[in-house]
Amino acid sequence: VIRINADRLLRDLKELRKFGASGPGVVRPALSPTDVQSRHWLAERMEQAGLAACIDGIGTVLGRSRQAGKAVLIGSHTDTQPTGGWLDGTLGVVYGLEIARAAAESNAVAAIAVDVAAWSDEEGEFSSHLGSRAFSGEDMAPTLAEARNRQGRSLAEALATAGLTDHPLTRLEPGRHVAYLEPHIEQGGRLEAAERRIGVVTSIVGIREYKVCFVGQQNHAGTTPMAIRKDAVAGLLSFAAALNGVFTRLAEGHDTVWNIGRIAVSPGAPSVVPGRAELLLQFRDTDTRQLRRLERALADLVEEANRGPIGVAMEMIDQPVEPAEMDVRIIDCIASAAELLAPNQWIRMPSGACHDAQILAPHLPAGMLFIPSIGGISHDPAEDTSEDDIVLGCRVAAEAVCNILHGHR
Ligand code: HGY
Ligand code: MN
Ligand code: MN
Repeated sequence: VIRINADRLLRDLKELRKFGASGPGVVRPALSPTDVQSRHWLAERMEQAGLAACIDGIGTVLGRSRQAGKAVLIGSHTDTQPTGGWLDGTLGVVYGLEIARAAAESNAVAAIAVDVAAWSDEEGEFSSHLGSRAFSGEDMAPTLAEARNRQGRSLAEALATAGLTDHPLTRLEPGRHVAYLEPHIEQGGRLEAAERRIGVVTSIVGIREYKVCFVGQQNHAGTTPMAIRKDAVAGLLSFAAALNGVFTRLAEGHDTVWNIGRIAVSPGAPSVVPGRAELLLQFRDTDTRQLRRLERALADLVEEANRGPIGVAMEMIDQPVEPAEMDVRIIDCIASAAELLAPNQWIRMPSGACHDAQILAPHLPAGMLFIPSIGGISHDPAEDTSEDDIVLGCRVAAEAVCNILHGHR
């Protein structure tokens, strides 16, 4: 058994929270100064835990066990959304750190090798799942050359400022890992509604993100008759209304979700008929075929809108993220750990949030476990989980590691 140290676990979560603390939340976008500082802190903690730590050429912090033999890789991310919470991502990384330390201390299981990863830029500041994509072997050259954040900062410049440009990328070592385990907060309300404390994740949704641009004719807001206006915002609003109707019909019987996360208007003055507008649309589903249906419906809506006075164009932004099924053996290892430590207080469930686990799933047997988010809130400073649930989750993750490696000793 791996006996985790609850106080040390909570202490390190609270230490990490200080990097970019903003009220109860955390603002630590990928490769920002606070993010880079937090990675050096994490590498230091990994070294103290007996791991060989490095920060790689894309910003991932990897702590590699010095034990011989096959390892379990425990990971998640420590970068946050522009306004984020203190547990999204950091939970799984600090669980990994604590489990690695505790395994080394419990001499009965000292031979257990646990690697720990804090993937770079899961949240898509520059390009989502950046670190886990690089680790999984993707050719990062195009992304390294082109990616910019919303402020126009290039990924290349951010990595150079962090002093990482000449650091090698850490890549998956064939044969080293028997599994990838990503503990995470649920970021939704299913566990609370079901009065359960552990979620055993069965599948993870895929994502598509599109920018839709509307081009009309900027003009005087007082002297331009309504009949001849080419008002880009009027075009955007009727497009959005039509999209909601079509997507609502397509979503029947599916887990489909969507939202327009950002709208921009130019020039944005009350006395000017807006000549340009754009919206950012994101939609998710656990089924790739449904994602394709929604993409075709979007293209049809754009074609239909172009019959009117406004020019409408769509372009995919950021990488499409494919849905993923978790590995059935890993699911069972987590489920039996949950049943042992939280009998009848766990459920199997899909993930409505995306995670690095879906990038690794095609390359390693992958599994995730969730702990509850109070009020189902996440991607918000109010994101929180009780300390009891945080500690229980780490115990279940440690037990799951033993179950996973038990089959490989
Ligand atoms: O948006 C997501 O699902 C993840 O938290 N980045
Ligand atoms: Mn997130
Ligand atoms: Mn996350």
